[in-house]
Amino acid sequence: MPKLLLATKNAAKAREYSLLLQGIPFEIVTLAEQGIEQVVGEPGATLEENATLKALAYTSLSNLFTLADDSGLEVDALGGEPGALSARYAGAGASDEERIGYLLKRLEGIPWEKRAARFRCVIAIASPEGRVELCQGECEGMIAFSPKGDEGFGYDPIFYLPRLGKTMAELSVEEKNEVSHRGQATQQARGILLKLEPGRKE
Ligand code: ITT
Repeated sequence: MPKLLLATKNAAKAREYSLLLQGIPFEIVTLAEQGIEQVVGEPGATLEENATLKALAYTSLSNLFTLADDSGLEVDALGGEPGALSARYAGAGASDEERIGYLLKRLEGIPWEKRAARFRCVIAIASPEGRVELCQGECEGMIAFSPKGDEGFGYDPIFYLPRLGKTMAELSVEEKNEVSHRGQATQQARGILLKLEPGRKE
């Protein structure tokens, strides 16, 4: 079976993908397993640019088919922020709790009906020949007034899903995968991976 490099340094994200990608005709390997320590920056203004950059950089380091994603939270009341800056919101090196605190402060005084937001995930799949395919998923929700739940990562404790009456951090990883932006994007990614023939040139 050919290998697919799962190019993320985020352990919680990697766990979601290891369940989401079950049954694909690739052996999933991690950056650590391949001995790859380089950190690829995310200098782009969009999730699409950053996902593409990450996937191409890691495929050229590994010479393997590579899946990378860039994901983020878009809050309507903040004009779509933090978006591609989601990981660096509240400054480089800030913790998830600090980012949540910063976002809640920015939303102080904003009433419930104006707290709509969505998670977006763009997946880039790169082949060693340098071809890239993109797919994306979205998940709509509201920004809660305070955090709730211990599962997931990032902004999950303040991302409230009206349909389920819970925050994303109150869902198990399986439940999150069923509704999440990453789950939606991976459904398309599966189709792409099933059609990929290692070594094929266009
Ligand atoms: P890699 O780049 O190594 O994959 P990362 O954590 O930096 O890991 P991103 O660049 O995609 O991942 O940054 C996305 C940030 O957006 C992430 O740190 C979270 O703060 C937030 N985020 C993305 N997906 C999320 C999710 O499913 N739940 C909660 N927050 C999420």
